[in-house]
Amino acid sequence: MKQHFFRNISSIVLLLLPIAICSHETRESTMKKKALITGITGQDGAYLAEFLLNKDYEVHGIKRRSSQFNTQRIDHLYRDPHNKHKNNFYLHYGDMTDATNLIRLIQQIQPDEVYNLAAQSHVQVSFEMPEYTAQSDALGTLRLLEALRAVGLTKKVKFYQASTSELYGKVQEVPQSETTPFYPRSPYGVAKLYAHWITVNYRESYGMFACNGILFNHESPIRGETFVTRKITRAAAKIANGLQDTLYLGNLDAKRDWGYAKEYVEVMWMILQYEEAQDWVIATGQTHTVREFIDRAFERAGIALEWHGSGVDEKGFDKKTGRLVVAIDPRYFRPTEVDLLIGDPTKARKLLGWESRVTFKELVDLMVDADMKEIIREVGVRQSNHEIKIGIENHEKTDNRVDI
Ligand code: NDP
Ligand code: GDR
Repeated sequence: MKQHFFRNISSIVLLLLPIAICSHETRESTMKKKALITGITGQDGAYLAEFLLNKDYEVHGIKRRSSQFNTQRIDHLYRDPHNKHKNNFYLHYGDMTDATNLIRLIQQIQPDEVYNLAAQSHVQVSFEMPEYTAQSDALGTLRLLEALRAVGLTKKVKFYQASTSELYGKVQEVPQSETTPFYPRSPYGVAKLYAHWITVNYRESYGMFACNGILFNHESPIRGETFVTRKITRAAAKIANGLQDTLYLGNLDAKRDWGYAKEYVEVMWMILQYEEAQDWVIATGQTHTVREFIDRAFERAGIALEWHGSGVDEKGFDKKTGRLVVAIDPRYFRPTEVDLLIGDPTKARKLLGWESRVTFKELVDLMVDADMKEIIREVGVRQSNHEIKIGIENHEKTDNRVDI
């Protein structure tokens, strides 16, 4: 009787075993990959979060405490945790200067992929705040890598470091590729150089899947307003709508390899899916001067420019009206400048199959169009409110917020 009972039990177990294994496997295979993004409130962080959510990742992001809302770029992705629908997007308070916070978050989240995008990313600001830039951009990267090591994830996690064409600085070769020697020209560039090499070092020391994406400038309608492209497209839209008189800029001769940010975040993910951890140059392979960017942006906004003078006296006038619209303000010059950047993305094209698609002209146009829409909407809102309309009439017609 007893024997019979056990025989029955074991045949039931044998019968159920495949089901149990199968359901375990299904659970494993349906478990979402977890990505942690530092710098999620920035341009790239916002696009990358959206991209990974569309790939069905569970996305965690680190945001800094601020006295005002600082999540405008990702608000459309966020769901109220009280909402009964499933949420795959989580925000955590944190800072690259706080090691214990990073360790706790890594311990709690146990990410499969980490994208380190957080940085004091403005080159000119780095001359004003070199120590803070080193703290967040250089040591911040070290803190994050150490947090992964402390939690025992070095062999499990994949790590992406937001490296930069600013490493090439005073360029030693044209175009710049993965083998071009570095020569950074700003505290930002030097801090990022440390972050680049510490990433390589953790790959070589601990066998970590740690990669650098050496990305050249990439822009979009959500680019920060103090970077030159967005400063220009906003000003073009404002000037075309009578809300600003003149745009003041620094070096118009600097040449940059400008691409579209949305395409650049896709390749961050591709880099981590490649069979081996490596470093990659990501660029369009084309370069343009700041002046060329201005010309196209104003043309798109309906203002054809003509240039007179040279050096600090160079000025851009509206061809039709003769109005001064662009002038030089030497305070935007940098103590040391990066004159020419042009990347060679051959490796990424051959091994990852990645190539930039949006052209320079398309990029400028889509940014101007977005700013035109935004300005027209703003004017509409203000005009529908009498008190604010009075404000517009007294508008100072400068953009004091873009002071760098
Ligand atoms: P942004 O300046 O738009 O975003 C930077 C992000 O980092 C923001 O979320 C910012 O938070 C956050 N951040 C800054 N300091 C800290 C800190 N101490 N602790 C935590 N978070 C911090 O940069 P991009 O999105 O344009 O660039 C992303 C990364 O790629 C940066 O590392 C940048 O240096 C690098 N890079 C960018 C290129 C480009 O052309 N865009 C080219 C090559 C590299 P907050 O919103 O609160 O300010
Ligand atoms: P960059 O971008 O320094 O290349 O760093 P930025 O847009 O700030 O400058 C590009 C070039 O334009 C010249 N310039 C001006 N720049 C700004 N910001 N404001 C001005 O008024 C102005 N006038 C002329 C600059 O001198 C420069 O030559 C960006 C950042 O996103 C970095 O984080 C990233 O690593 C690199 O791109 C690749």
